[in-house]
Amino acid sequence: MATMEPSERLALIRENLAEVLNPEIIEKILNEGGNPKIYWGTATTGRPHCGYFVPAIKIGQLLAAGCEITVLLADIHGFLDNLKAPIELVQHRAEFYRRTITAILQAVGVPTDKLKFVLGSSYQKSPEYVMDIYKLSSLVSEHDAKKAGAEVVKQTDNAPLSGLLYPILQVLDEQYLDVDAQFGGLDQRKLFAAAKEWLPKLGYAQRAHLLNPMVPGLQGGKMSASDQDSKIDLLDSADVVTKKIRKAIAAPHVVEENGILSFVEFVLLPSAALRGNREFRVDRERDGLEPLVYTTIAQMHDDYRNDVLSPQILKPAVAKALNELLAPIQEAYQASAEWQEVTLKAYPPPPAPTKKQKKVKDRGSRFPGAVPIVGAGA
Ligand code: TYR
Repeated sequence: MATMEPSERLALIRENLAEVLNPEIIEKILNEGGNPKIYWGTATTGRPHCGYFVPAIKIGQLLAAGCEITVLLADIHGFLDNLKAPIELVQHRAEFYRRTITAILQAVGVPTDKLKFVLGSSYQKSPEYVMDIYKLSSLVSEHDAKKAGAEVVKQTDNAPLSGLLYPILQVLDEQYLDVDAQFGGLDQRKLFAAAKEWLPKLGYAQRAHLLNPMVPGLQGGKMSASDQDSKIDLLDSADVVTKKIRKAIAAPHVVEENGILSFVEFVLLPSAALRGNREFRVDRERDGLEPLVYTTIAQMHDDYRNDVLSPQILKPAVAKALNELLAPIQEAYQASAEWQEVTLKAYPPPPAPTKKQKKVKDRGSRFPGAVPIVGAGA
């Protein structure tokens, strides 16, 4: 890092971002030779899936640019948002997230020794923090609180009051984690705008905000918790991964909204770069041709538009690279009895159906007595 110029550090911080709010805050710190303090928060709800590789890469780039990074395991937010994480499970989920996120970061080549994890509930119950919740609640309108959470907090009829507190707490986190900037996906934009507006109401400083683009799912289209085929679990076997990618929608010639190409752009190429060799290889042995070797996504887009790079040869290359990323995560998981135990506690298997339910279920079912696998994805 000592060898990186401020401009190089800034370029790495900004790489692939959709937007930066108050960039001057970061620039000033870099120009003075300091290390920006940045946090990324994740509500500990459903099981993290392959979509988590995307923020992981950005965190890796921020660390490589010499930033001090905190990962907030937002356990209280996990139940403020419509009880997505039941209160009695949320502690186990936070532990599951900590282990999983660490493994994901290591898989993409990010050293995790400098990374700090903070549990939301470890400071969000302090008298000062709670008093600030009351104060901010009296200064922010119900309308504005609702608007701030509109894209993140689940919107329902007769919504719980906690959904209005969610943005208040996320905004206060910037102050209490003592950071210069918050990083998140473009879906957090309204919360970030609220933070800029609300923190000064309490006499606190505005922070910078780094926004990642919303990356289409590997399967094309939106990832959905209830549709097992729409997302790839970190523990999916190599065969399952290959099958899911083979079935993914990737129209020939079309690079827009292409989940497969986006995964190369936002995960595979940058993770190769973090490991010192920015390169993505597409094997063509079957056709008796030399492999295609890419170092930029622009080259890949050109070839894809011309069908030199067809979905048929791209998909197996992506499946192979993804399986390579998943292998160490799965090995670490298999080797850790503790991690497996945490998983069971965090995501207890659904109770077997009662006799009565079973009867109703079995009618017309192709698999009599089968217990549905309840997806707990975010
Ligand atoms: N809003 C984030 C999400 O959608 C989670 C989060 C919670 C982020 C609290 C920051 C924070 O301070 O997952």
